[in-house]
Amino acid sequence: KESGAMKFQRQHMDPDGHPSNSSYCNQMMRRRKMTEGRCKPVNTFVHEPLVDVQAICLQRNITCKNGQPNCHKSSSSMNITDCRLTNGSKYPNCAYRTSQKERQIIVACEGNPYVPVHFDAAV
Ligand code: U5P
Repeated sequence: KESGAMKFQRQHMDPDGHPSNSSYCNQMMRRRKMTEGRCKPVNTFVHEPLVDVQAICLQRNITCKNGQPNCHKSSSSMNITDCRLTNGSKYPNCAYRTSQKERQIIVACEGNPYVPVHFDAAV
């Protein structure tokens, strides 16, 4: 079964990629299996080395959106792409808007090793 850590990597890590055109999110959301059963409404891909994203778990604890205490914010801004479902999009034709940003990111970490398992926000 897929672990939380592996799921985070599938849904949120694209270290060697970056959007070369506006179809990045349409392709990546499908390729990473977030358009099966429903169109996932919002998803962020991070274009930074995995070790740098894992190191966010060493930052001080902050409260996650859901009230849990195991979130952590990157000290530097990171190259990310937000994928947001377009208004008219209807499953199974999931259509996304692709927007590249530089933001600090907030992830939740769990386990031993203590690694990212959830993408909470970009700020
Ligand atoms: N999400 C992102 N990036 C964001 C906000 C949310 O990828 O900037 C994804 C996460 O996978 C999160 C899910 O678990 O959307 C639901 O987010 P929320 O509605 O709980 O904020």
